[in-house]
Amino acid sequence: MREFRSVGKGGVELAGSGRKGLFVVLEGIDGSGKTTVGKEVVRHLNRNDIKAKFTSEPSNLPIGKLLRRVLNGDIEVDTYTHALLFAADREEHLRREVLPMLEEGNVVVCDRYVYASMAYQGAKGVDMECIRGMNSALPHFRVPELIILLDVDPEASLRRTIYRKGADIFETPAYLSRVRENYLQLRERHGFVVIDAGARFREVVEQVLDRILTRLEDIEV
Ligand code: ATM
Repeated sequence: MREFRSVGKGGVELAGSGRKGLFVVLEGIDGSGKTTVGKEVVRHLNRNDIKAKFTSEPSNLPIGKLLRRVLNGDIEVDTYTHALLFAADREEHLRREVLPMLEEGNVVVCDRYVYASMAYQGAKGVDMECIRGMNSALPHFRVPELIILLDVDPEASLRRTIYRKGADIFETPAYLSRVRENYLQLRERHGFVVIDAGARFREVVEQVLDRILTRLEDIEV
């Protein structure tokens, strides 16, 4: 296991690599609870004097805002263009927000990343290798230190999301099942940690924290 050391004021650095911070990605189909779990995990880390920040994709930057309009059906583009727009938003998000937070030694918990593009746009027929290629070519691309898949049954997740905010263009049980299958297919190659998101909220939060703290446990504070 790679070791981390303290860079002061609760910040962390991957020992020997010069890579500061810890980049943690949460993935899962909509309604898997990533956002609430991620925010709670960050609160817990901060309470324990570990610098941590929550962020999400699509971002709140200009391309992210454009993507929100695509997602709610205001703007129509083809699926390959979806993949390009998500990659463009990712590049901006990495350069302007994620990498600076990591550089300050934060644990950055990011709600969705390239694996969402592979799972979602892949389920619409875009070649997953092509998506992987276009993203790994991004000038500011960084491979996360930890990728956690919050796995949940699509029927259950759909009930949760429609109740919360109404469906967006991607949300049908058949489509979400394909997305989930894609995520599970990516699991081995990308070393996902899979957590059952159907468990109680506290339990899910504790399992995510446990994985993060395990990665950080060699920090000399
Ligand atoms: P959130 O629900 O996590 O905010 O994400 C919005 C949508 O963006 C989500 N749709 N649903 N259901 C998944 C979709 N998405 C992609 O299709 N590709 C991507 O690369 C990303 C980051 C998100």
